[in-house]
Amino acid sequence: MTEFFPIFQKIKDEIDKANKVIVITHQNPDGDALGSLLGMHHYLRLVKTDHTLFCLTETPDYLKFLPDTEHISNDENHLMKNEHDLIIILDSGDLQYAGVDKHFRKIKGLPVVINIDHHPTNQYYGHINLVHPQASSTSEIIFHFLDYFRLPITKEVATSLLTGILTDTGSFSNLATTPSSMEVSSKLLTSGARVREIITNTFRNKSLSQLQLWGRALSRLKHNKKTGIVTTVLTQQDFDELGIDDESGEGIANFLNNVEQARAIIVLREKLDGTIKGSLRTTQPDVDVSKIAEFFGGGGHKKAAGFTIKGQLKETPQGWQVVKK
Ligand SMILES: [Mn+2]
Repeated sequence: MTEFFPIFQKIKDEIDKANKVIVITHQNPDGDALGSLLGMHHYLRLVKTDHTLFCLTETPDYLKFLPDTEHISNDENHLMKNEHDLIIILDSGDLQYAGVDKHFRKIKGLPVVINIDHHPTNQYYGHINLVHPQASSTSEIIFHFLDYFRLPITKEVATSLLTGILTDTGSFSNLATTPSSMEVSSKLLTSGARVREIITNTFRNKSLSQLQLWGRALSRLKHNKKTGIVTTVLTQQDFDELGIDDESGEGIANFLNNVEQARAIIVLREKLDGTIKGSLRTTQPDVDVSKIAEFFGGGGHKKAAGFTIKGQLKETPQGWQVVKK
């Protein structure tokens, strides 16, 4: 971590100079997106800097237990007005992933951009880039940032940051689990992080219809013997028939990562906007799924990655195919 200390100082200096900061986390936020956002919120409140918390899409219900999520704005007007002189973007490998690329193209004379992330495919799009691919999560990086300046960790912020670490490591079950992620988690627990509340809300929160959806995905599992890749699909019709939104398909890829024979697993999900989202996972040491994701214009980590393509899923006698709309 020591190699990042000069960058911590640079970020602090920029924040000290700023009048109004906007902190942006990626759209369709997960535990780490919100954990790191609320961690930065804690810092900015302590140093008394005026700021806006922004996410293009709403906080999913299962993460609303996190303290202060009601302060997060989804109002795009914040991005259009030139009211901020510093932009901090969290947990986003590029601006498109964050969901703000279109908006930024319209702003003249973009203010200073700080990019804080742990995705190995990060594009280093900021003026200042705090990118640490060995970190379990962006929340872990934010913990180190707060710790470096010896700032107090309240129960609330400890809960938010631990949520980020627990969700990105799949409760310490995937390869993002490192000595550092455990050490930081231990410190967060000592600071009073409410771990039971985190587990109840993030891992024991499956609804009946969500499990029925997973059932459909399980019944369609295909194992390609040549590539060793296991695939499945979820269509918009599945979501419609079960009366649930397509975000309920999140998590299925992590669950399937337990399939014993798989070299890698791919879940394709139809989205409402005419795109298909691919989620890739592997537990094999010699497989790098971010390379497959990059081939389809996406990115991510070696063991967990994703992409989005245009099209629809169609069942044919040869199997499921991606077709143009
Ligand atoms: Mn993350």
